[in-house]
Order: sequence, then structure tokens, then C-alpha cells
Amino acid sequence: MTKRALVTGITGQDGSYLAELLLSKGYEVHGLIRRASTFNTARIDHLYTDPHSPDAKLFLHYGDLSDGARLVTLLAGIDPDEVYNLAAQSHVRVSFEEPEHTADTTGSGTIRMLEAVRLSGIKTRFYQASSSELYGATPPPQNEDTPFYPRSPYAAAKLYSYWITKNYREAYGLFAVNGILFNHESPRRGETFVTRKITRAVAAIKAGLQENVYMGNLDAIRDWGYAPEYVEGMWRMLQADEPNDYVLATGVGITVREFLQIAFEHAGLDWQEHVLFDERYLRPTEVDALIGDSTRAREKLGWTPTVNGRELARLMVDADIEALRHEGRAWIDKVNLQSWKTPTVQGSI
Ligand code: NAP
Ligand code: F7E
Repeated sequence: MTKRALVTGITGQDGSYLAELLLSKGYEVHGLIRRASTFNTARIDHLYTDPHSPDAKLFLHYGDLSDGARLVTLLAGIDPDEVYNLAAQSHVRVSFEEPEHTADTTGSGTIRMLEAVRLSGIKTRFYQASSSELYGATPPPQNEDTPFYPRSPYAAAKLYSYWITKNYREAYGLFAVNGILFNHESPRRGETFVTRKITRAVAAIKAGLQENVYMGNLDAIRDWGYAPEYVEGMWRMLQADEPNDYVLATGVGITVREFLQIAFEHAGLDWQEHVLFDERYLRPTEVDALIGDSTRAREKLGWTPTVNGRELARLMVDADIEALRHEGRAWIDKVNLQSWKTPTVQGSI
């Protein structure tokens, strides 16, 4: 029997890798996409085949986490074996600019999904994209028993989603799990997250297209892993005998400064000659250090990450240098249009 999965956030970094993984395992994959005035499916275009084809395995449906009735109709119609709720306003700095929207999508969006599962009466397993941001001010190492202390509207919204997922597990016997994932990155990472911002800037500086990049707090420590390995962990959580919550992390923490240094050095550049400070990249409250302990996932799911932040920096620089070589100036302009035509690769946030 072919398994069916529904992925919200399929156009995002994780959604695209998860769709790839599920298709490679023979799943029929359904994805929720938002209607936009321009195409927003670049990360999954390579997976798409004409839905009229008998070989079609990927199906996209318009919808939004703010539209509960639509979610009920969709779930009833698709009747998936597994639901992966990855959609969210996922940028921490942006959540301070748009706290209410973040609460609606990243927080209330989850209860709309869970209610849609319950009201449509389908039998499915449910994955919730929880985050290491839940730990916030609690010092590392962090595991499933570490107390939460959210430090942003994003983290507060994810805290609600974490608890409501757990509540639906206990109240209704739903196979619902929280994956508490530490930062994970890739060449498909959104361009305004710090790793990708750095590796894109390195590529542009190396090519002589810009001189500097403006950054915020370089002292923050993050446990950066590789996104394709993390979506494998999500899938494993839904294959377990019993529902449980799991941390996914590499256990290796490095500062933003060290990531900068490795990325620039990899391209033969000195980061100190190119990095400038701009306070607009600071957050009103910062998360100083996240380093995860994923012993439970290693022991119970057999999940083992192989790429840490240092290796990621090199891998992502190589990918961005190659992308720039391939696509040229248009590659930079694509993001600058969204950042009010800042003349260099900065991102607005
Ligand atoms: P991402 O690249 O920002 O993707 C977010 C996805 O959510 C996109 O497909 C986006 O659609 C969709 N989306 C946003 N608002 C929506 C709405 N109202 N209705 C429907 N779809 C909506 O995020 P990611 O890095 O792949 O992360 C996936 C999930 O894991 C997120 O929930 C994130 O908060 C969480 N998480 C991420 C990390 C990490 O390090 N990457 C760590 C822990 C947890 P558009 O393409 O149309 O914008
Ligand atoms: O920031 C510092 C910044 O935006 C990392 C999301 O996927 O992971 C992500 O959240 C650190 C922070 O990710 C700049 O202050 C310095 O300390 O890449 P980021 P994040 O906030 O850790 C968690 C686990 C999620 O769940 C989220 O969805 O880097 N930093 N200078 C900067 N950050 C940015 N973006 N830009 C800078 O110029």
C-alpha cells in the first residue's frame, strides 16, 4: 500500500528536503502552498511532474494555516497517513516586527491543523516542527527534560504549539510528536538566516560584486546541523512504535564569529576585512547559546548526524560560489529586490 503524506511548508527549506525523502521512499506526497503573485515553488520545482501523468506522486494544494475550514476540507480529502506541520513564520528577528502574524501562523496555525485532524475524523500521525528556540535563556546542554524559557514572539508561539501538540496526544490519543530541532542549514536555507547570509556574501565578495557585509551579534553560539539529515529524523519519529518528543542536534556549538571565519577562510578571504556591524541585526532579546543533546534520538531512533557547523560553513560556501557562477548577477538581484534594493547581499533583517 502506498503511504500518503501531507506536508505544510513544503516550499521551505525543510519541506523541500522532506518531500524528496518521502518520494524516494515511495510515498504519495501532498503539499500545502500559499497563493502568491509570483511563483514560490523554486525549492520543489525539480520534484514536480504533471498531475495528469499516471506517474505523478507529488500534488500541491492551495491553502494557508490561517484558514481552518480549508485545512479540514484538505485533510478529509487527502486522508494522509502522516502529516508534517512545517509551515510557520520562521524568522526570529522578523517575529519582533510581526508578533501578531507570527502568533497566528506559528502558534494558532498548529491548533488549526490539529483541529482539522480531529474534526475530519481521519487516522493519521502528526509531526510538529518544534524548535530549540524554546530553550531560549536556559543554558546548554539542552535535551527533552530541559526547562523552556522563550526569548522571542517566535519562540513563544512555538511554545504554544509544543504544548498543544502534547495535549492532543494525551487528550485524544493522537500519534502526535514534537521534533525539537536545533538550527539546521543547507544551500537551500532562506537567504536572511545568518549562515546563508554569510555564505552568499562570501561568494559575492569573492566574485568582486560587493565589498562588505553588515552583521549583528557575533557572540551567539548555535548548534548547526545539515537539513537533509534532520528531515530523516522527522520521518523516523513518525515510524516509532510510540509517540514521543525528540531533540535533534549535533552536540557541537560554534559562535557566529567562528562560522564567519571558517566561511571566509574557505574562500581565501579574511573576514575582518569585510564584516561591519549594524545594530538593526540585533534582537531585543537574544538567545545566547544553544547546544543540543540528542541522546534520545540516537538511542531510540538510531538517528546520527554526520555534518556539524564547521563542515556546513565550507559546504555552503562551495554551493553559493557555484550558484553565483551559474546564475550570475541575477542571483544577487533576486534577494535585493526583497530588501529594498540594498546594493549588496545583506537581506533586510
Ligand atoms: P522556512 O524555510 O522559513 O519555510 C517555512 C514554510 O512555511 C514555507 O513553505 C512557507 O511558505 C510556509 N508558510 C509560512 N507561513 C504560512 C502560512 N500562513 N500558511 C501556510 N504556509 C506558510 O522554514 P524551515 O527552515 O524549512 O523550517 C521548517 C519548520 O521548522 C518551521 O516551522 C520552522 O519554524 C521550524 N524550525 C526550523 C529550524 C531550522 O533551523 N531550519 C529549527 C527548528 C524549527 P512560503 O514559501 O510561501 O513562504
Ligand atoms: O540567527 C545572530 C542572531 O536568524 C542565528 C530559525 O530557523 O533557528 C533559526 O533561528 C544567530 C542569532 O537563526 C546576524 O542574533 C548575527 O543569534 O540564523 P538566525 P535563529 O534566530 O537561531 C531556530 C532553531 C529556529 O527555530 C528558527 O526558525 O545569528 N546574527 N548577525 C544574525 N542573524 C541574522 N539572521 N542576521 C544577521 O545579520
